[in-house]
Amino acid sequence: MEQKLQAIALEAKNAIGSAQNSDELGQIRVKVLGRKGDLTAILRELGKLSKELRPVMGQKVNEIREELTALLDAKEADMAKHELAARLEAEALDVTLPGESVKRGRLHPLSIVQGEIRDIFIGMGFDVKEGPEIEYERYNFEMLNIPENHPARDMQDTFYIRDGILMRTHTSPVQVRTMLSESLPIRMICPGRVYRSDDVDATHSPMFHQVEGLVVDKGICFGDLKGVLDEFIKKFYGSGTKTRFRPGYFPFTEPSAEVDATCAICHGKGCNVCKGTGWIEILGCGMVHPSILEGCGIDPEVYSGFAFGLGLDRLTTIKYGITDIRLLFEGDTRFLGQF
Ligand code: 2NM
Repeated sequence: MEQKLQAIALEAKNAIGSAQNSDELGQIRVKVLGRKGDLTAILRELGKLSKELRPVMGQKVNEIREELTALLDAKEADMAKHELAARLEAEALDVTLPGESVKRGRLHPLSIVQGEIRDIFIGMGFDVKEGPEIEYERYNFEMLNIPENHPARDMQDTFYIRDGILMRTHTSPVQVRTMLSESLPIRMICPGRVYRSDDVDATHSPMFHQVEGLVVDKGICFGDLKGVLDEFIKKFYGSGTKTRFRPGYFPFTEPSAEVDATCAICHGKGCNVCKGTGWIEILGCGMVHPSILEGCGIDPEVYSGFAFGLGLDRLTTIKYGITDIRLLFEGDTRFLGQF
């Protein structure tokens, strides 16, 4: 029994010495010291010994149990220290490394300019309205005095979805919808995308942007139109800007006018942006044709109104000196990041 005890102790010491991790140590502890372990088995055999030998052997077993327990504890503590050190090393995080910067988005130049225009008109008491880009032919043409045989209605000029439905060629149908559904007076602008069947080049795109506006109330006259648009242009280009109204033609307004502003680049001296004239054409406008008011259920004997429209893409390219409209639609962030 003595030999057996020494063999168990020796084997256990070797196993403890060569254990690679705390799991293995745990297994050794169970195998040697556990309730069904080697030392417990020896203790059970003590009964076979004589009365004299029994306490002697019992003490030896206890001494070995204590020795092995101490060895296991020491080795376990050592191992825990190493395992922690290894984990700390593996999971180490160098907080001094430079971070990965988050790329911030920014507003598209068209959105910047559209926002400025919105703010100016909101400041003058206008609402901002939106409407569908896929429109009834009736709202886009008939109700705006553009009759059946008008060239704008040609398949070559307009994207038709199916009979009677098309991609809007201007935002004016939003005005029609507003007059049909809202109560008077009306003061609104409608920014948005419009579509015309153009080939792409530096100044043309089949999709571009407009901002149109409409005022309808009792007693609205051409002086109101001039005052509002002059104020808009001065807010947009600066208070020193002068405006000029020239006679024009639109099917939906009578009388109609084209409005120029003194060139913001050369301040009227003449440069390549204004082609030497000192003036830049900004927008078209006019008094809403009585037949359009009538078609929208508004009595033109009681109410009158003015409307205007501008090309947002042209205003934006002029403002930033962009020479090719395609740059606005290609989504190249190296270009768009500059504004
Ligand atoms: C322009 C120029 C002049 C216009 C007219 C209307 C409506 F619906 F009230 F009749 N909407 N937009 C208008 C008038 C648009 O764009 C150059």
